[in-house]
Amino acid sequence: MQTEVQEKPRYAIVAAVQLPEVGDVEFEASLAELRELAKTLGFQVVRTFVQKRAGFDRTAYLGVGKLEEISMFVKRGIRADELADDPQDRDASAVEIDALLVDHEISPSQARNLELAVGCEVMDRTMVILEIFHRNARSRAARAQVEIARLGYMAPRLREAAKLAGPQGRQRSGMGGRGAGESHTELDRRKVRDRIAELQREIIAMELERKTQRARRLERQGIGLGGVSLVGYTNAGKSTLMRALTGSEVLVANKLFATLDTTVRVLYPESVPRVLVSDTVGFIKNLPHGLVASFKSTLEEALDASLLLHVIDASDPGFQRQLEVTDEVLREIGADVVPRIRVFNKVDQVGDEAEQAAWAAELQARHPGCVVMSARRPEEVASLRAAIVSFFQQDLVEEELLLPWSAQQLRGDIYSHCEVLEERAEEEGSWFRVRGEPDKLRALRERLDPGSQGREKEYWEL
Ligand SMILES: Nc1nc2c(ncn2[C@@H]2O[C@H](COP(=O)(O)OP(=O)(O)OP(=O)(O)O)[C@@H](O)[C@H]2O)c(=O)[nH]1
Ligand SMILES: [Mg+2]
Repeated sequence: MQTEVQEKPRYAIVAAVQLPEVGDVEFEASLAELRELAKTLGFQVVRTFVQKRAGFDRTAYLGVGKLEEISMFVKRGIRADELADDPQDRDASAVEIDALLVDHEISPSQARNLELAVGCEVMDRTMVILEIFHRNARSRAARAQVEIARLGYMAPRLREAAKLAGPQGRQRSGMGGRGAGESHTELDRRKVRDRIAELQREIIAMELERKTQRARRLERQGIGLGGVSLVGYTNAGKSTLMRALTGSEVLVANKLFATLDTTVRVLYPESVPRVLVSDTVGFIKNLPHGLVASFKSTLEEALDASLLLHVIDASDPGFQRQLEVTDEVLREIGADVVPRIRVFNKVDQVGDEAEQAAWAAELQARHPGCVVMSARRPEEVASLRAAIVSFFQQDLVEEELLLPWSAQQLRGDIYSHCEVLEERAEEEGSWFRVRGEPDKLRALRERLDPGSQGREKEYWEL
C-alpha cells in the first residue's frame, strides 16, 4: 500500500452530518477515525466539512448550502502549495480532489445524488471499510468473505446506477466502477444471490477443512480444544501481543485492519497444558453488517476459545467507546459467554512513569481483574503469559498412573499428554505422579489399564 501511495497520491475530502444526539467528542473521534481509514486506503485528506442537522437529508445526505460549498471546493481543487509543509516545495498547480468520504452509511440514491451534486466520487464509511478489507484480504477464505460483503453492498448501488443510466446507457458509475463491481453492472438480483450462495458454500467447505485440520493438529500435539483468542478493536495491538506470546512472526502494522485471517500458534515457552493462541480480525465502530455476517466463521475462532483476551489500546482517547464496540460485536456473535480478561495495552504511551501508574490504578479500579501492560515490555508479556497459563491450569487434576513393565511403549504418550511431577520404579512397573486435563488422563488410564487406577484429586493451588 505504501508504494501505491508514493506512485499516485490521491486526495480526499471528508464530510459528516452531526446529529443533535451526538456529542462533539464522539463526533470528532469518529471523523478522526474516518481520516485514519482514508489514510489506510492511501488518501490524503485535505479538508473536512461538517454540518449540524436534525437528520440526514433524504435526497443527498447534506443540505443544499453545504453541497454548494463542497462542489465549489471540488471544482477549484486544492493548490499544491496549500498542502506542502516546506515553502520550498511551493507549487501553485491545482490538485484534483479524487473522492468525498462520508462518515455514515448512506443509501444508494443519496450516494448517487451526492455524487452528482459535488462532482467527484463518493464513498461512504461502509464502502471505505469494505475497500480496506478487500485490499488486505490474503487467504482464499478472507477473499470470499469480503466478496460476499461487497456484493451485498454493491448490488443495490449498481441497480441504482443502471436505473439512472437508462436502458441503453451502461454508463460507468463512480460508485460501482470499482473492483468486484466493475464487470457486474448488469448483474441482476438473482445472479448476485447465486454468487453469494456459491461463495458461502466455498466458505463452509473451507471451514470444515480448517476444523478437521485443527482437530488433527490438536490431537497430534496433545492439546485440548479451546485456547485463548485475542480480540479487540483494530490497531489495539493484538498481533503484536500474539508475536510476543508465541514467538511467531505475524503481521504487525500501524494501519487499520492489518489482520483479516485468524492465525493460530502455540503459547511459547510451552506450558502444560499447551495453549493455543489465535489472532483475529479487529473491530471498528459501525462495522458493516455484511462484514460481521461474512466474518462470522473467522470470528467463531473466538467462540471456540476457552478464554478471550480483549485487547484495548489504553493510550487512545477513544478507548472507552472502542471497548464498548468490541463488547457489542462479541455479544452479536454470541461470544459474550466466554470468560475474558481485559488487557489494556500500550500503557507505555501514556505519559511518564507516574502517570502510567496512576492510569493503571484507575483502570484496575474501573475494571477489576484487568491487565494493564505494554506489549513492548517483555516482563509484562511474561506476566500475561502466566495469567493465561494459570487460567488453563485451573481445571487440571493431579493423579497417579501405573505404567506396567509390559506397556513401556506408552511412556512417550504420558509425557506428551500431561506434566510428569514424579516418576518412580516399583515391582509392577513405573508409577507416575502427573498433572493434566481430566479427559486426557481418563483416556490415558484406559489405555494403560482398562480397570480403574490412580487417585484423582482436584488441583486448585498453583
Ligand atoms: N507503543 C506501543 N505500541 C504498540 C504496542 N502494541 C502494539 N503497538 C503498535 O500498534 C500498532 C498496531 O499493532 P497491531 O499488533 O498490528 O494491531 P492489531 O490489533 O493486530 O490491529 P489489526 O490487525 O488492524 O486489527 C503497531 O504499530 C504496533 O507496533 C504497545 O504496547 N506499545
Ligand atoms: Mg492484527
